[in-house]
Amino acid sequence: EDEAFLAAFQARIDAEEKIEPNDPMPEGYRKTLVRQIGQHAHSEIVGMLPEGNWITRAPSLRRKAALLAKVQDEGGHGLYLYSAAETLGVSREEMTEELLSGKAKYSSIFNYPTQTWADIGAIGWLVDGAAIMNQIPLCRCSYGPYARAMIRVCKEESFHQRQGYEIMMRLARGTPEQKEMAQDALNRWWWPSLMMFGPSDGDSQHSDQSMKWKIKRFTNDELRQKFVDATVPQGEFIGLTFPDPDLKWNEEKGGYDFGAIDWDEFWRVVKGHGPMNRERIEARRKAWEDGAWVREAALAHAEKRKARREA
Ligand code: FAQ
Repeated sequence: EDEAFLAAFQARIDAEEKIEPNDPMPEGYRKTLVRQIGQHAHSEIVGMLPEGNWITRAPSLRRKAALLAKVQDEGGHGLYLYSAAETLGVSREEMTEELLSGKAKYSSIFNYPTQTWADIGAIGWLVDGAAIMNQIPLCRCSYGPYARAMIRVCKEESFHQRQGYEIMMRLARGTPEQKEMAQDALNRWWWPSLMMFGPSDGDSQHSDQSMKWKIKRFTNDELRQKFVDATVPQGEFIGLTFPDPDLKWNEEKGGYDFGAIDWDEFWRVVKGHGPMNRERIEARRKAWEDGAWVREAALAHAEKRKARREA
C-alpha cells in the first residue's frame, strides 16, 4: 500500500464519501471493520442469552410478548451485522470459530447474570440505552453497509430502551419489594453498563485510527459521558439512586462527574473470567454443534441442485 493510495483513501474519508464493499481500501481499515462488526454481531447473539433466560418467567403475557420480540430483534441485528462483515471477505463460519475459540470478543456486559425480573428492566433501560448512545454515531460510519445496517438497528434499540425503562418505572412505583428489586438491579447493572463503552481514551488502542477513518465518531469517554448525562435524570425521575457516591452535577462542564470505574473488573471480564463467560460460550458452542446437521443438509441440497442443473 503506497503513500498515494493511502492519501487518496483518506481524502475520500475526509470528504465524507461512503466506502463500499468493492472499493479499494487499506488492509488495516478492512481488518478494523471485520473486528468491530464481528464483535458487534457476536454481542447481539450472545446478548440474547441473559434475557432469553426470562422469557418463560415473564410476569404477564404482555411482558412475555414484548420480551420475545426484543430478543428476536437481537437475533436479527446479529444477522445483519454478520452480513455486513461478510461484505469484507470474511465468512460467518470463520467469525463463529473466532468467537468460540476466544479470539473474537463480545461485549463484556453479557457476562453478568440476570437474577430477577427487574434485571430485564435494567438491561433494556441501561444496556440498550448505552447501545443506542454508541450506535447512533455508527449510522454515520464511513463504511456503507455497516452505517446502513445501524439505522434499523437503532430504531429497534430505541423501542427496547423504552420497554426497559417502562418496566423499571412500574417497579419503582410499585410495592416496597418491587422498588427494592428495581434498585438492586440498578446497583448491579450500573457499573457494567459504563464499562460497555470500552477502556478510557488513554488506554483505547484503536480509537485514534478509527476516528481518523471515521469508523468511530466519538471516543469511548465522550460517549460514556453522554450516557451518564442522559441516564442519571431518568433514574432520579423514578426515584432510584445510583450506586456512586461521587456522582455529582458539575455546572461548569455541564455534565456529571462520576466515580472511578473498576478497570481490573473490566479486563477480567473481557479476558474471559467474568461471572458468566464460560456459560455464554458453552451455550454458543452447543448451538453451533446442534446446528451442524442443518448446515450439512443445506450444503448437500445445494450440491444436488447444482448437479441437477449441470446434468
Ligand atoms: N467488552 O481500543 P478499544 C448490543 C475491547 S450493544 C468487550 O477502545 P474499539 C445491543 C476491544 O474490542 C454491545 N471488549 O476498541 C444489545 C479491543 O479488543 P480487540 C455491542 C471490549 O473497538 C443490547 C480492546 O478492548 N456493541 O449488543 C469492550 O476501538 C441489549 C481495546 O478497546 C458494539 O460492539 C467491551 N465493553 O472500541 C444486545 C458496538 N470495550 O478487539 C442485547 C460497536 C472494548 O483489539 C441486549 N463497537 N473492548 O481484541 C464499538 O463501538 C467499539 O468496538 C467499542 C470498543 C467502543 C466497543
